[in-house]
Amino acid sequence: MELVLHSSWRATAPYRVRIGLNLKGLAYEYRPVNLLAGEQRGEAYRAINPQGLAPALIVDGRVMTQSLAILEWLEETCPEPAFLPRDPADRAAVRAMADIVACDIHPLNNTRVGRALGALGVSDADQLGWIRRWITDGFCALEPMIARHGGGYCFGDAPGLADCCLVPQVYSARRFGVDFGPFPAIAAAAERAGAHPAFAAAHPDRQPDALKS
Ligand SMILES: N[C@@H](CCC(=O)N[C@@H](CS)C(=O)NCC(=O)O)C(=O)O
Repeated sequence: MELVLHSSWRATAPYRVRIGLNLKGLAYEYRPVNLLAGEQRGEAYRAINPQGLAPALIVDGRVMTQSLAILEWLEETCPEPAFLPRDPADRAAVRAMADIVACDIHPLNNTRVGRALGALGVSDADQLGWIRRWITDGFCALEPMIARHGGGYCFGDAPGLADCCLVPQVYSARRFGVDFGPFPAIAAAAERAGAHPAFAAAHPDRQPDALKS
């Protein structure tokens, strides 16, 4: 299977997919998309992903988009090691944690949202407050869920779908100066997962397009 990942080093949605591919032990070619330069909105990239967002994964010439859809595809085609527990209610709990990040935090803080806020005259300081607010709001819901279900990772003692989403979101939260005081379970789960080789290799600093300065 030939895999090509269109990714951007610091962007959290492609970071989720890098973790997932690494957890499943799948090698892939990395193709950088320069989000700051607007490459995602250019004709060439839109021919790959008409939504103009990263990631896109090309699997033997077939394009896949949306990080959670890609992670679910990975789970279906490479079931081991599993991203999801066996029990359907447990699976729903893991998906709920992933969705808090992917559906309720990230879309409010995406680059294009920042651009839109800026165009409406919202200052950089207020945009930072906006980002922190929505990350904190989502983390307030995630904290008790991880405290309840976690056993080192978000759910139990093995990394899964929720960790693929949490670790990039925690990276972003730290970048934007979110206060982790109220979130000890989130911080501990992200630290534990971050030390796992699959997560470490997916870290933004280790990507070929990482800015070194
Ligand atoms: N729901 C999508 C979100 C994709 C997304 O928003 N990607 C961001 C990077 S994390 C992006 O390409 N942003 C570029 C922009 O907003 O212009 C997914 O999970 O794949």
